[in-house]
Amino acid sequence: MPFGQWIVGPPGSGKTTYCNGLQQYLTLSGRKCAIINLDPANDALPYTCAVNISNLVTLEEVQTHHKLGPNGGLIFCMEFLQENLDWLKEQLDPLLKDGTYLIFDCPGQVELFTLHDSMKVIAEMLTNQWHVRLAVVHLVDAHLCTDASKYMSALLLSLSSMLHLEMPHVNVLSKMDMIQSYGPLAFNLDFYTEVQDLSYLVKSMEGTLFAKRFQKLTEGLCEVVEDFGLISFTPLMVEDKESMKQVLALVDKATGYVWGGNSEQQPYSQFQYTFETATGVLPVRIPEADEEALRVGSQLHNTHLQRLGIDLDLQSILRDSRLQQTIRKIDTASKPEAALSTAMQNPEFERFCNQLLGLMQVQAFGGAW
Ligand SMILES: Nc1nc2c(ncn2[C@@H]2O[C@H](COP(=O)(O)OP(=O)(O)O)[C@@H](O)[C@H]2O)c(=O)[nH]1
Ligand SMILES: [Mg+2]
Repeated sequence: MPFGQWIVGPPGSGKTTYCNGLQQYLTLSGRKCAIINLDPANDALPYTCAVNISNLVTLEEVQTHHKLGPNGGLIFCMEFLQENLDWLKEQLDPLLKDGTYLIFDCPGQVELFTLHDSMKVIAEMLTNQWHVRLAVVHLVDAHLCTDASKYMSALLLSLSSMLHLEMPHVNVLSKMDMIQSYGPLAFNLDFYTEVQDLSYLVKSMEGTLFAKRFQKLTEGLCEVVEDFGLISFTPLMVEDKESMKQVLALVDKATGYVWGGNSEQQPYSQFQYTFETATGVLPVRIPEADEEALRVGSQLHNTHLQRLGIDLDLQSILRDSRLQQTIRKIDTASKPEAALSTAMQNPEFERFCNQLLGLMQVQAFGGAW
């Protein structure tokens, strides 16, 4: 099953730069990926892309031919793409078949991801018909934190995009490397990333004539954002590996990659990855030719891995030192699948698996374990 990211955000928020950074990061970490450029306004691409909308339609042609401005031209291009999804499918087919991780560099015009239907229809086609598990990564320039009303507009934009696209979302404050250079912020960074109590934001806007006239409206808007309780931001420095890793970890949880990845191809290695993510311990690699390992891996994947939730309080479960010892035993055993099988006979470990790996019906395996 292919996975991917749908990168949106206003023009200049850093989408293309992030796609480029992500492609480099994923390639280095051994995840096969490809960029699909869906933004006809991207002229000089810093990355190599596998699919480029400009092979179907260019903004320049559209503007000249239909006498449209840049905004109208872009909307025309997206509607044209929507009418030519066969073209997109044909381009994507080889990537979909080999489970390449897909990075979609989308256009930045705000109406395209908050109001207009084309991008939504295309994304729905990808997720519902072509079975790509996508998460939206919404980039907002961290510069917007320097001004309360600009930050407010970033919140509303992120919320509208979440409600319009109806896909798992990871909201990102981009260009964090620049934040120091803007001088001191009115609040700690946490205030901007966690979006907890916006009444402070309203207070900080007091004093100006604008704020006086629109205070009720601002309060109302803050209430809307808080009532939905959907928004938080993750800071991103695209040049910083740790920062890229953190954003990727969130996206992998949102898409479910973390719980399965491209499991059809290598079930046991996906089990290893899941186990490692959950426990911090990497079970010993079993040669892929080992049929027993593949069988166990397949069973684990098919029956269990999909059941994993992202809301488990893993840390508290893992604080138990006996459980840690057992995991270590499995990890260092010469036959990890046999060690796992033995460990499962201990009801405590079985309960741990129930909680941690979502092994709800261990009994169903009977002697197989
Ligand atoms: N300092 C800094 N500049 C960035 C970063 N990401 C993008 N930029 C710059 O912001 C501008 C717009 O970036 P781009 O990726 O083209 O934005 P897009 O329109 O959203 O695709 C370019 O000049 C980039 O070099 C970042 O993380 N840090
Ligand atoms: Mg761009």
